Amino acid sequence: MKILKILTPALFFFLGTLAAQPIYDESKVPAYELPDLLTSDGGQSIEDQSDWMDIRRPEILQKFSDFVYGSYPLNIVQTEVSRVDVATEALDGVAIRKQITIHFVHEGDTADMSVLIYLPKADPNPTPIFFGLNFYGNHTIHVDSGIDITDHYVRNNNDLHIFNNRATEGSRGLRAHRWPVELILERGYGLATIYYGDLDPDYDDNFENGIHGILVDQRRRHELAFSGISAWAAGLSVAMDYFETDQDIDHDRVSLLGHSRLGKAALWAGAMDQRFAIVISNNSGCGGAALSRRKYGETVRQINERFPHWFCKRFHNFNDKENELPVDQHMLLALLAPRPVYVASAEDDRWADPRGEYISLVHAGPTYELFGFDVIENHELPATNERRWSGQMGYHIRSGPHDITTWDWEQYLDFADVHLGQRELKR
Ligand code: GTR
Repeated sequence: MKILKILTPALFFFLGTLAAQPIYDESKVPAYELPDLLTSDGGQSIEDQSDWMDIRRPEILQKFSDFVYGSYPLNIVQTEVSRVDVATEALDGVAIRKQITIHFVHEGDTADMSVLIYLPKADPNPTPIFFGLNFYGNHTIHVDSGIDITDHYVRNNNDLHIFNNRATEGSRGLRAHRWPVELILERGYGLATIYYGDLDPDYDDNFENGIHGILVDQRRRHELAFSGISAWAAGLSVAMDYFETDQDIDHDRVSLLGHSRLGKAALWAGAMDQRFAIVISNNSGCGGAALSRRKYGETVRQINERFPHWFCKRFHNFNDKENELPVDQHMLLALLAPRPVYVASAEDDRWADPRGEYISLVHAGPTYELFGFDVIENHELPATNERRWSGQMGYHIRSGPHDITTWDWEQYLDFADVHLGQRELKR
């Protein structure tokens, strides 16, 4: 008896640890059935583009808002551009650099974000741009000494010279390997980026900080509707409002991209805001491109427990109950239709479930077919480092770890050339 008393808790602990181990074995992926893309909640078969746009798309968007990401917190907030800083001889004279500060205002409270923009100086026309959030501050994407150092909260990372949650001069350029600015400019595109911590610092404080912080009353009233990912996505849309006013930017050709958690935010922003011409998910994984029902690598429970503030509160009800989710992530990709979409994985990034990211794209296909596009149908992953493109869809799986590399960027630049016609514009 005594022995049992001692062993039982140990056994439970052991079983608990086993349950928490991620699945990395394809044969252990459970059988699952995905929610039907092309049948409306009322049972109507979705037959064409207008059925999709008028009936099914709004239904699915609402479900992601209600059960996964929460709503945009910004519909009641005013925004205003408060500072425009322009350098016409940036990066040894090849670029124009702009730093735009945008204020969010609500009942006297304010928050602000800074948009860093590089444009190729040689282009007299409005320039198409790539656009995405960054992890450690705008000044970390390039060594350019003219970039303002963020004074907002930054996650500590001693390698990056960030101490006491504040960035230092030593962190300038330390994420430059993820942002090949000169290559992007040479290829005829501009680049815009925002530090994601301007919008919502990445820690759980029940939505008191960032742009949530100016909406405290709203938070109390609409607690279910808040999430970090929605705050990050909202910032992307507000920047798009600005791009529409900037004569130097071709706002009809903005390619939105994001890596990892910022890939999740890019997909959600692209779904909510159809002004983004192309949407690119780089290793976005669980809660991004990857199918939740596969439970391979990171699961809904694991992501909710480690990052309780990323998704809305209702998403936590689906811990270990992925099959009960009213959506799965192929439906998020389908919300991007008919616009070009690119999903990219990395071979060693099993935590993000490369196969789940790929299959999700395949399952978004029926929506793209409604618009008359060819789709990716092959259920087998393409060879590593070979891209598979069809119609509006692009996919590759790169060798190596969870990251965004220059090789990844080269694929995105080529993809944008094909879909936005950039090549013809080049001098
Ligand atoms: C991991 C998280 C992933 C991914 C990644 C990142 O810890 O489990 O979902 O978002 O962080 O953003 O770097």
